[in-house]
Amino acid sequence: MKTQRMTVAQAIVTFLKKQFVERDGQQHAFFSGVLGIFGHGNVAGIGEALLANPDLPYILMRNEQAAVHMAAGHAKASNRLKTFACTSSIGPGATNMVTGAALATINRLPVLLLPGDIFARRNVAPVLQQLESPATQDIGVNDCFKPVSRYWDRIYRPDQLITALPEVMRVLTSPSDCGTVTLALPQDVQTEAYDFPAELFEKRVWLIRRPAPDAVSFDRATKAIARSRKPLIVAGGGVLYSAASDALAAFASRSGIPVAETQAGKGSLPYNHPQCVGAVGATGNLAANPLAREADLVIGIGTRYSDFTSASMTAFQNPEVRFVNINTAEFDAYKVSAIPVVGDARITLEGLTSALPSYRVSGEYATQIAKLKDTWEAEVERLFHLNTQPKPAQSEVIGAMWEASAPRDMLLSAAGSHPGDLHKLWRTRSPNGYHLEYGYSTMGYEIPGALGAKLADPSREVYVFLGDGTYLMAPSEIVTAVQEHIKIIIVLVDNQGFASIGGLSRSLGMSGFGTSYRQRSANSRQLDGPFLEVDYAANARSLGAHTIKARSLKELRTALEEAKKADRITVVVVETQPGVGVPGYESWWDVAVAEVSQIDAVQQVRKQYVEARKRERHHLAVPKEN
Ligand SMILES: Cc1ncc(C[n+]2csc(CCOP(=O)(O)OP(=O)(O)O)c2C)c(N)n1
Ligand SMILES: [Mg+2]
Repeated sequence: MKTQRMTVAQAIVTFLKKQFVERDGQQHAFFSGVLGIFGHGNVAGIGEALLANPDLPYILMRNEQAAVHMAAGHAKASNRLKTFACTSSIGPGATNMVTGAALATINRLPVLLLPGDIFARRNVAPVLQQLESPATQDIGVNDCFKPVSRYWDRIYRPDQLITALPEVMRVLTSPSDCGTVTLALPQDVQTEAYDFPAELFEKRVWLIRRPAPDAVSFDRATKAIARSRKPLIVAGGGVLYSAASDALAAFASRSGIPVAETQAGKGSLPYNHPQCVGAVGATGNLAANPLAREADLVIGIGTRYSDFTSASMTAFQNPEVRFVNINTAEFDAYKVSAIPVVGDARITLEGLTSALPSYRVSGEYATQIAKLKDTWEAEVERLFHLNTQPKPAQSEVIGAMWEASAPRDMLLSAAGSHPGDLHKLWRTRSPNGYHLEYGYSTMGYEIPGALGAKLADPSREVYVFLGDGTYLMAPSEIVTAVQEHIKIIIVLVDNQGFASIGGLSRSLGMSGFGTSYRQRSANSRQLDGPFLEVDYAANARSLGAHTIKARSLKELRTALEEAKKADRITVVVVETQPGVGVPGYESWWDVAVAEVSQIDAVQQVRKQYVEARKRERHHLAVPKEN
């Protein structure tokens, strides 16, 4: 057997360079590089191997959590066809990645984590940053990654790599099992040499499969659609991951079935496609939510049915409603007692278009869809141009960003009050033009996620909608953007704290307690003193960004034009008018309220809450007989 003598770290880096993916006849390298921060747990192992392999680019990050976000943003914007590996030291550097790992797994995105680990040899234990256990020596902080990884392994001996690495790639490229893969690497083992079989390092092309559904389930789904009078498609992230937008447009145009979108699925159709009815669920709009309420058949495509999509299981109120779920993951396909169609979205949609050549929704339903869509577009227009004084409303900021952006540009965000507003209002014009991380809704994803997304397709301008709360939590990857010459446009909305959770708190009877950025006052000892003054523009400038302060909507429009022309990361800071939110449209979100309380307002809200919960459904009804 031909062998190559290498350290474990060298073997991993050499292997990563040789991994390719193929889909629809297109082939390219799977790993765009390695992101990370060095410490004693990886500098002499993985660090040495990266130094010797400059053709696998290494990007120095400011925070390990952000490294994972950047990898996830890259994977999401590439429809899972590319990612980064992330290297960290042992201990805190490693556990900083746990949040990113959960985010990627929840969003079904491939990221590879290579946390350093404690000595396998043990004779020098406890090493710096080691978690000791009196019960076992076979435990460490990297065990925290187990529940947030789709594959987890620890390499105690070099030859374990020979079986681990192919598993790593199988999971990362699986249309159904995809998520975080963690390979924990004890710092001594990283440096140990072994005669690896040379075949391990041959170029390997992983086919990203498009599995076809089982014929019987497909036939049952077809019949259920043929029978339905008020069908509704719920397009989830799987439509984009599968690059199935054209197939969806063809099926929707032919059948007239309206297409509602989840946060991850928004942009599956362009907003002005006649069948696109936009956002559904807790952050849904005036068109999709009424249709969801009455639908007799919901066709979920690539959706997890999160509580935001199902409006905490209140969105679908027709007593006769049944479900068909098209999903590569069996786990998701079986949700809500659906007819499970386990298969690729594009293949299945193409099959449905052929299998239902003459199915068409009724004229009455088609008219209802068109009317609801018109009403909703008028509402968006109204919210884009409220003319709020003296500061613009958040919906006007969104409107100005939309008007400044080009059809292929990307809007990216993750947490705050704006994900709901953006889900409703952003008029997506191209697939992946709307990039919301709303599976884990992680404050701090935005800047690194945008860097990863921008690297996935540098020809698209990336606009980041960022709250002041998120900015204060994680501004530091601006430095990485400067280092790597990655240009993104950040619109930072200063509303002096957590408008989202503040609003939620008020709606639940708790008066916004602990959600705005104010000083503690000497009298009340509460956070109700003067507002904190943070100069966000000066702060971002100090990190190297080009910054612009916009004091009005007019100035915001000018600032966005300047930002487009800028050649480096640009942060536009704008203050918004407090209390002018985008309303909810026949929606509900279950946030549990105290059953007993000494606060009057909470007692009142609890009564409404108990009433509202009566609309929550189980969706246990068996699919109808064919
Ligand atoms: C890491 C993390 N911590 C806490 C939360 C809960 N949370 C959701 S939105 C939000 C406030 C965000 O504030 P900001 O970025 O200013 O946006 P705004 O609510 O003002 O629109 C918080 C604390 C979260 N989503 N992520
Ligand atoms: Mg805020």
